[in-house]
Amino acid sequence: MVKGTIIKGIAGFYYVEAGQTIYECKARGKFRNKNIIPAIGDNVLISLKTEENSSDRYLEGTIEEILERRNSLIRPAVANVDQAMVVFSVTYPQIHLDLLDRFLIHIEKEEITPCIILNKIDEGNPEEYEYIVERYTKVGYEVICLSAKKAIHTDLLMPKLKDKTTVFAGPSGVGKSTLLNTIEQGLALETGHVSDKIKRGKHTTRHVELIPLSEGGFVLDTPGFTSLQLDGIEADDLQYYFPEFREYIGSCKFRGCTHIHEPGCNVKQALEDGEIVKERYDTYTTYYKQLKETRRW
Ligand SMILES: Nc1nc2c(ncn2[C@@H]2O[C@H](COP(=O)(O)OP(=O)(O)OP(=O)(O)O)[C@@H](O)[C@H]2O)c(=O)[nH]1
Ligand SMILES: [Mg+2]
Ligand SMILES: [Zn+2]
Repeated sequence: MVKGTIIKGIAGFYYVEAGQTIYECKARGKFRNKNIIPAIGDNVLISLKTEENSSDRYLEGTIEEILERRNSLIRPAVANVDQAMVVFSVTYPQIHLDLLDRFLIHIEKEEITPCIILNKIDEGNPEEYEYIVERYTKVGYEVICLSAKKAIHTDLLMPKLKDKTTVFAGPSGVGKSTLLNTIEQGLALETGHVSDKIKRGKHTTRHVELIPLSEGGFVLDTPGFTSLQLDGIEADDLQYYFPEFREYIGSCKFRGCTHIHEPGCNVKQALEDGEIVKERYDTYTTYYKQLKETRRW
């Protein structure tokens, strides 16, 4: 058996890189039976169907084992990443903060380091997006405003990517592939345009792809998505995925405080003191109630 990494998946085939070779693989049926879907970034053991020196166009193999994951996301479906660049655009498609918050929750749960990227500043008006920078900087996140197309501030990103595995995620049309083309010389990922009428992207990137960087490290380009559920998140754990709550959580008056209606709540005190952003706290309570509701059903 050969150990490798899944770098791409298309129509039921997984492309596994091992050494200098890429094998076209199918996954064993046992994974499907156990509801395990191989993800891009997975380290796997494969058995070989064709020999190194065969004249077949592709070297073929079968995925026999998926090695333990350090972390994984469902949307986009990736595994074993160090950090996530959550990309939005300051023009079109319009930024959707609910989607941003949901995405951050999943990233926090998986203990992946997030960074927020606001792209297309060459066309945006800072007065319209400055509040987003302020809000998320206050939470403790890094927010980088840049233009992939005009290569403005893209140099701020480069040192962060070196020797790390970084997934680029966000809605269709925000410029993920354009940004990766700007960052990595010689890369020519397909890019689409934003429709004039509905101001949305056209889902140009269809598959997740793991791409090596010449400076060292890997990036993952991913298809855009427009909605995200809170699947797999427990209502009572939600508080831990709001990093700005962390320093207050342990010292509330009641054990098991949900930080919603209990007296002597330190999170609520921090909110009153202006240490926690009101909109983010409201997001927390909304999601908490939603998660409790779905649980009940
Ligand atoms: N004005 C401006 N347009 C940009 C910038 N970056 C990307 N675009 C444009 O945005 C459109 C979408 O870019 P893509 O890179 O295909 O977007 P994507 O996020 O990869 O989209 P999907 O693959 O569909 O998820 C293209 O027309 C790009 O030229 C930027 O910095 N400024
Ligand atoms: Mg793309
Ligand atoms: Zn509390």
